[in-house]
Amino acid sequence: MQIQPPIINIFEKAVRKAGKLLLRDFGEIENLQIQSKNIGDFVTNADLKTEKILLETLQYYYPNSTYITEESGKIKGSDEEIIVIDPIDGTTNFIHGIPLVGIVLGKVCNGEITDGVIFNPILNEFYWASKGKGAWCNNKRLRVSKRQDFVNCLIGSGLPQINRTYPKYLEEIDNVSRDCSGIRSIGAAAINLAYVAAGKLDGYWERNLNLWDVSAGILLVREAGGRVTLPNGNEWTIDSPDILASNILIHEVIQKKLKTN
Ligand code: 2AM
Ligand code: CA
Repeated sequence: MQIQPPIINIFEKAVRKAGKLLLRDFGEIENLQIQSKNIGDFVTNADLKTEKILLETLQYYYPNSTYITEESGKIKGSDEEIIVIDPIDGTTNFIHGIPLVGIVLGKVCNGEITDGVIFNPILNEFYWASKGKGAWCNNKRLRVSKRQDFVNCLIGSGLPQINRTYPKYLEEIDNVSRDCSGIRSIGAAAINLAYVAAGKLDGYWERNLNLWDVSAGILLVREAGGRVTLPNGNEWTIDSPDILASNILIHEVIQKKLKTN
C-alpha cells in the first residue's frame, strides 16, 4: 500500500468532513422526493454548505493558496499553487437521489495537476492520485483496462443539456456507439474519469466542462496508466473545456470517431 502524501491526508480530512453533511442531505432528499417537494433550493444550499466546510479546512492548512471554486468563484492567493474545488460533482444525480456523485479537490502547480481526490460519501469510495505515486481507491491501486477490441469497450460520455448542447453530439454518439459495447452517461465527469482509471470504463469524452469537474479525475487516469487529451488528440491544458480520456489502447480509435468536429 502506498503511503498517502501529506496533501492527500489534508484533502481527505476536508472531503470526509464535508461528506458527512452531504450524506445526511442525500438521505433528506430521499424524504423530500417522497413528499414531491422542490429540491432545487435545498441542493443549492447543500452545495454552498459543503464548499464552506471544504474551504474552512483547506484554508487553515493552505492560507496562501489560490482557490478556484464552483460556488465562490476565485479566491486570489499565490500564483504557483491553486486548489480547485467542486463541492458536488453530479449535482443533477444528487437532486434525483442517484448516488453517483463526488466531492472533488485538485491541486494545480504551474499549470499541471499534481494531486487530487474524489470522494463519494454515499458509496464511501475515496479516490486519490498524486503525481508519480499512482491512483488509488480505498487503498487499492487502480489500473486502466487492457481492452483493445473496440467492440468489447464501454465508453462514458456526457449527454448535453440546456445550453451545453452542441451541433454534432448526435453524430459523435452515433459514430462511437455503432462499434462498441455501449455508451454510459453517468452524469458526473469526476466519476466517469475515476471509472476510466479503475478500468470499468475503457474511454470517456465530454465537452463544455469546467476545471473543477475534471482536475482530480485527469490525474487519476494518468496515474492509472491512461491517457488524457482533447477529443482531437491535442494536448489538454487547464483551460480546455473538452476532454478525451482512455486506457491508451483505444485512444486513437475514439479520436477518429470524434473527428467529424
Ligand atoms: P456538476 O454536476 O458539478 O454541475 C454532467 O455531464 C457533468 O457536466 C457533471 O460533471 C457536471 O458537473 C458538468 N457540468 C459542467 N457544466 C455544467 C452545466 N452548466 N450544467 C450541468 N452540468 C454541468
Ligand atoms: Ca462539477
